[in-house]
Amino acid sequence: MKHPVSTEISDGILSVTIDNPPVNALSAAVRAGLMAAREQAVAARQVRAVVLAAAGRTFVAGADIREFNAPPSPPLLPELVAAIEETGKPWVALLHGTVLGGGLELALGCHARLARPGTALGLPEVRLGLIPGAGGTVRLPRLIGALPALEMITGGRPVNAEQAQETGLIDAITTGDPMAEARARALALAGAAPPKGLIARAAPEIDDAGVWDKALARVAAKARGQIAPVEAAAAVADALRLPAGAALAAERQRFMALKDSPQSAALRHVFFAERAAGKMPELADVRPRPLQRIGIVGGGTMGAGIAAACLMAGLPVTMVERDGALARRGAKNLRTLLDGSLGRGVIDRSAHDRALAGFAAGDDLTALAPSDLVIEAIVEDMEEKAALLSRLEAVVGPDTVLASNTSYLDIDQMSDGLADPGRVIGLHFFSPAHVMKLLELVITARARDDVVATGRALGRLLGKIVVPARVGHGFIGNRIMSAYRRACEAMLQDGALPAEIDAAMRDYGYAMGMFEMQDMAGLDIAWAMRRAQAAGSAGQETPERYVDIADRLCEAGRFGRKSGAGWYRYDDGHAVPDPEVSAIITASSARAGITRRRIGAEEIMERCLGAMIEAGRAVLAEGIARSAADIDVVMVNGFGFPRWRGGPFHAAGISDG
Ligand code: T1G
Repeated sequence: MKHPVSTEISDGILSVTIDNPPVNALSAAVRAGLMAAREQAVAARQVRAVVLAAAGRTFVAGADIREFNAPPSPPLLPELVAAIEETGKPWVALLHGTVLGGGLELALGCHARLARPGTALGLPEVRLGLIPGAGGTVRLPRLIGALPALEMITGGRPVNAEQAQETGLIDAITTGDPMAEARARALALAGAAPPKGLIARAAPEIDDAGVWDKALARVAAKARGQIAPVEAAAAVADALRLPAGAALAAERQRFMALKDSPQSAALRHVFFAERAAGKMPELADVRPRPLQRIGIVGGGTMGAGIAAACLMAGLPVTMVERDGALARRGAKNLRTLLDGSLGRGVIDRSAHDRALAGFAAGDDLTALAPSDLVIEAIVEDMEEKAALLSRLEAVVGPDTVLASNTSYLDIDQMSDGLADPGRVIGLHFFSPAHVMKLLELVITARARDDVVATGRALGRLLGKIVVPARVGHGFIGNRIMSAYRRACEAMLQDGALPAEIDAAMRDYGYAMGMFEMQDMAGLDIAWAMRRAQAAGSAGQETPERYVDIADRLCEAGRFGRKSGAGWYRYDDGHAVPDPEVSAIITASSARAGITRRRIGAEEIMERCLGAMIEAGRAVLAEGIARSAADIDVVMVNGFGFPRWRGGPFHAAGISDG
């Protein structure tokens, strides 16, 4: 087995190369190899300086997260970073790709940092429920200042090479031959006295205590139950007031405590579950079909969102609507989304204009003939969708994949009328489709493997987290969401009020509660579905207890924010509990013969989570989801389940093992 660290001495420089695919994670073997390289640098008299680089697509992207469940093995990363810093000879780090976590801390132990164009640098540990544990909270403020360091460490967001150069995080962006520039920099540093590391610098002063306190308060407010960001802020504060050695010790203590915390275990569970979800052994040797052109039928919210996602990923899109006016509306919807992404800095002007240049909209289905994959995003009506698939089959080529964006309908039934139903899959995007990461890849009973592989390939091209599902009413996420929505509405009838349920869910870590969310999405869609179900359409479960409160709201014209009133009243945009709704709820309890009682937050969450687990178990038993981990990924990425609780099954202590 090739050692993951190699060294070579030439012209007075020790070149150290890390080669530990896929992301050069700092495994125990890599750390041992780097410590040996450091000893070599100290011992070899002909070595005047060191250049540290990495092979493959990225410099070190972090500590090896897979090692965190076992006791740490020597050399520990903080010791390695300190040893490099105290080599007595300069180390220059040559950075590329995504330099994250322990990778950036390793670079901070070096005496200069050069980055190739396009490099991203960050300390995302808080996203794993951790803080930088190898000196990052002490060295970074000494390099870029207290506030920029606080932002990078508590936010966990990477910066690009230009931003890094601006703050002094890196010394330069290479312009020519990166290795030659790094070697030159190393020799230039070799001339002077033994270089001092960042740790030797005085801690930066806080220019304005008021600004600093506000920044700390912002971190605490945004944390919403998460421990790591608050601990990260405290570690940075330590770095400013304690001697460096004491600050390093304090950082390590906080890091070790967090590493064993339930929140970090949950976040690491989600990290690996998201990556496992897209792995489908049955597709291991299956080549996806080419994906050069995408067709989309429907220019409403979903159609425009999917089009924007494809265009921003560099895929040309042809959108078709029923007539010219609707096609123009679809194009306008798409443009609005792209302008919004530009305004938020998600894409730059050139990407925005490139996306628009790749877009065409019209009302002629034959324009989709050259498409490699066509997604229907029309009204949630089985007959309309089935008829459209048949019309599409007559228009597109024999190898074109047909996909439905339906959120709950039976796609097997939808494709029954096709000559080749094996070409059909479901691609269930979540609104807004160009923002939400989750994509349910619905594998129909007759889908051919290369068709499924093509659907997964599109999801990956769009940067989605792809979770496979089988056909079943509501697939994974909507099926489970319906279950805990029913549980919430039953609690209303039993005695709770919308604001109490929403408060309990927010306290649990949701960004918004069930009823706030329904008012945001609109109550009319679910109402139409319930009436369709009541009309007896096949394929859905008949709940043993039917609560009619939401129907009464819709009958009163209360469809949520868009109608100015739903579960709440909206005075100047703020949700206000409405006595009219309380009256509708208590009348429903009376009709059901229920004596209302107080329901506390603990019972509210118990019943919500219980409904999720019960529905999740059913989805597993029916083979619609493969694993509890997949369900956790769906609920975290599509339905707002707090990421730092790991998903409903992880939170309930249920794993697939
Ligand atoms: N450790 C172990 N495995 C990792 C890993 C890591 N840090 N990062 C990625 N992998 C695996 C991943 O599981 C997948 O495996 C493969 O690499 C490709 O990943 C001490 C404590 C770097 C932006 O948080 O953000 O340093 O599925 O599919 O989309 O203070 O991976 O192929 O078997 O995500 O191109 C801090 C986490 C760690 C970065 C690349 N670092 N990684 O994205 O590929 S804590 C991070 C990422 C730390 C120090 C602290 C992304 C990426 P498999 P991928 P990608």
